[in-house]
Amino acid sequence: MNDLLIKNGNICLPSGMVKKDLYIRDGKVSKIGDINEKADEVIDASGKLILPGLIDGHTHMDFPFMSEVTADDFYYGTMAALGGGVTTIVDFITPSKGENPLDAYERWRKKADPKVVSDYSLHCILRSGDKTSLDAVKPLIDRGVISFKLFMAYKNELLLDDESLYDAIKEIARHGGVTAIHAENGAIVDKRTEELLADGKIDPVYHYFSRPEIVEIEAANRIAAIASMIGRDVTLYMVHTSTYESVDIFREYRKKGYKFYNETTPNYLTYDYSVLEGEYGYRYIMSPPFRTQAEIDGLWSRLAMDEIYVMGSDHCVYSDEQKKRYMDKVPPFNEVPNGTPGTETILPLLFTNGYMKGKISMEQLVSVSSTNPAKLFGLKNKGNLLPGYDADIVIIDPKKEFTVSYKMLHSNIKYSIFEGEKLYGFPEITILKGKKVMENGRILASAGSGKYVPGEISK
Ligand code: DUC
Ligand code: ZN
Ligand code: ZN
Ligand code: ZN
Repeated sequence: MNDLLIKNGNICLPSGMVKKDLYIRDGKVSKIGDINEKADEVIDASGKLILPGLIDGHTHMDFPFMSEVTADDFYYGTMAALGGGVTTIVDFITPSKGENPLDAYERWRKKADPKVVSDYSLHCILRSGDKTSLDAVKPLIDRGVISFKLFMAYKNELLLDDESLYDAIKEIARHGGVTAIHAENGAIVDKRTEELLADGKIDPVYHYFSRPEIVEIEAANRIAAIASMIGRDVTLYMVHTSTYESVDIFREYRKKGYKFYNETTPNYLTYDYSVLEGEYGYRYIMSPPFRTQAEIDGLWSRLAMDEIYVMGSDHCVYSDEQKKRYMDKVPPFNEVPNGTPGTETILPLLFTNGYMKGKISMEQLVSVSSTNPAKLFGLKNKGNLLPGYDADIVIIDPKKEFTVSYKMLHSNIKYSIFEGEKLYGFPEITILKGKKVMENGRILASAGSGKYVPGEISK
């Protein structure tokens, strides 16, 4: 026997919250009801909330980018995930220049498998629309990599031109995959960066002015138009959407039958770009950048209207030293590696600033952070607590307040961008396939105990 019984908790199901017991057998949810059977372990969850483990559909562990490799590898990064109640991450295979994406897949599995403490799945970045990249789409799908990220920014690094975008989207759709898109007009970002630097405007806040809202909105419009020409078989997923206008563009296409979806990150729902002006402004440099209060309000309202499908963190962590390029002072904004931590704070930020303030319901919180990414990325046994699903579970004490400090978080850095925030909703216990893997901040799982979960395309 390998049974766990969670008694008296408030269980968040797709149909709403129920106060019931949850019985887990061999890693799966077995029953929900008033249960008096014996179990190997019983957890009393009176007064607690029980959610499906979060699925963070957007992380970059051990990620080579802007001449640095992120400080969180798959060990630190998945510890951070479990600390935040994320039981599955979906990370990005990032082929190096000229590398066959199939070789990069093998490399990513070798990096991740021995280190992960949560489960994980993979997307693949396609950095070219050439034959090698396109020919890799089908074999990658056969290996469970069913989503592919294309970039409209970062010239000479990741950017694809419109022709390559068209070819790649078409090939991905032909095999039933998902196109994830980084929508920013890279050419204009480069132009504006040159202009700002020429004027001596080098401080972190100019990162925002180098890539204003319209840079994203233009790219969202363009990619939606290009994808729509290919047809309604395309599944298009705009990652890290930072403007409500981009959500509205996709919604209009959805109304016409297109499968276009938006992801946003809790970061964009929390701070405006004034964070770039503080002493530690460089820590907040990510792309797209933090926006204005109007965008924050607009994104919350679209979440409340179920127009944002997924909450991913874009967890992409650099140490202070890396952010400063190992100098005593902050380098010009365009030299600071882009990326911020996030996977460990998705749940508390959504819980405190969304649910507790009445902006979103608990069902909406669970949908965007677990059920919807499971559906989109083909993680068939995850994202739900109904019988038969993996027993990936988060237990939170809704009354317990935490003051955020990097010391309580698990990333391999000595700061948090949310330092000092008072938040509710950090998990007390995280359970992965029926096993306690985190309790009161302590990780109980060992490196390599997480598993690769292949995505499956729905027929
Ligand atoms: N944006 C970031 O901030 N980091 C990683 C890549 C990206 O698109
Ligand atoms: Zn093909
Ligand atoms: Zn991106
Ligand atoms: Zn990203």
